[in-house]
Amino acid sequence: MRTQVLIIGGGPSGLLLSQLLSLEEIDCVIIEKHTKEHVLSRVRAGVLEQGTVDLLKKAGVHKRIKKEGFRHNGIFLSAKNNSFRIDFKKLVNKPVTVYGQTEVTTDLYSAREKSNGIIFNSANNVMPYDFNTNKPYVTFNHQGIEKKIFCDFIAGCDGFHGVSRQAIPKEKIRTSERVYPFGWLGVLSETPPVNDELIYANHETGFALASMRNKNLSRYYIQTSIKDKIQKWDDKKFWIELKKRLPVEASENLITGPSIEKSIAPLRSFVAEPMKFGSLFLVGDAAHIVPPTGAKGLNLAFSDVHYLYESLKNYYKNNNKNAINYYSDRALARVWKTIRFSWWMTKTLHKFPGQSSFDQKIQEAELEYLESSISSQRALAENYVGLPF
Ligand code: RFL
Ligand code: PHB
Repeated sequence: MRTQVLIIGGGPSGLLLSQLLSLEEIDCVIIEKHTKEHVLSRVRAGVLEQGTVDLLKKAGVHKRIKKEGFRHNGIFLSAKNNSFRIDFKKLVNKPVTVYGQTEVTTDLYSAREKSNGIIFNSANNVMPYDFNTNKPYVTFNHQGIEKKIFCDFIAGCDGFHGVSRQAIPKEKIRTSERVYPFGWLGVLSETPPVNDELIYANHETGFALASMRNKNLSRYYIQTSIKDKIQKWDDKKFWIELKKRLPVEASENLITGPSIEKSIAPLRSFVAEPMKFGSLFLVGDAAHIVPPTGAKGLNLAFSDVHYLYESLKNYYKNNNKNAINYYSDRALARVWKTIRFSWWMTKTLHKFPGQSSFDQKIQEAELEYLESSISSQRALAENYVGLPF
């Protein structure tokens, strides 16, 4: 078998890339390690930048977002029981859209199925070969049968733990990393959200976030020790801790209920450079990770998809053979700005173990400055709604 672009990983990046390429009649195949049900059940991102929504529109998968997504014109930040609003509309005249990653992936999957896109689910031992030549191929096992697909390019959309980045010789790739000394415990519950807009709270016992999926589905997070086992956090204990960390008015309005999903995620910043090696491209979480504090991971993955799609379109449709060489530099310029913003949000809002009184005071000064300075608020708003791409 042969295709033009072989995509390893059928998460959001792989699905969106294949959808965009198919609309240009560029051949592609997705090879995904897990079942469709598994991919669709991963509860992750919840906030989409306008650039992401526009890209999904370009891909023809925006109808449900338009109907069911919630436009938010601001967020609340709180510290020491004082909360203030960052007004996106006033500051940068752009909203964000609250629409779950599970819904985005569901929409993309249906679009791929409608146009008979090829996805090999539950593929084992996926391995890219000869991507330092112009005759790369990928081998894998599907339903007990060994397969080999030749292609022009391989798009490594297989997440942080995938094979694509790991297949590149170590000396050819530079990695930069910060691992944060805490995690996020996330809970999904069928309860009305505590507030119309998201609340990011810096509390003396740690960070908390009140988010949502729809009018009867709330998503909450609290900072926990990375060593904590999920069993330690029964629902009752979670709600008590969340109430403590949210501003008083929100705590008083909080409606609790049984959790329908609960998990602990580690926090890290990570970048692998360059994002192209021969005919292999790294896309999304395969190339970089941000802590979830700025709601950037999925949005950043999609801006990579945009740059790669444009490069491949120019290569195939406009016969511009050089176009693919710009992908890595273009993507990385945006990646590093987003890495910076997510790191800044994380360090401003979390309690670090052993935080000195100096660090504490700097954090307080940062938040007080933010509350009092329109320039500082505008910088936050500009980054939160998403830098242009
Ligand atoms: P994914 O989603 O990891 O998908 C990779 C796919 O590749 C498959 N795979 C393989 N396939 C074949 N062979 C192999 N060897 C393979 N190894 C893996 C996997 O099964 C999977 O299907 O990467 P992708 O597509 O780049 O998408 C990235 C996003 O999922 C991620 O950045 C976001 O979820 C991050 N994130 C958030 N992003 C936002 O923009 N806004 C948010 O509000 C937000 N909140 C979050 C988040 C991530 C979180 N966690 C759990 C890490 C909140 C949390 C708690
Ligand atoms: C979410 O709703 O899952 C969410 C929202 C904002 C973040 C991270 C996660 O910063």
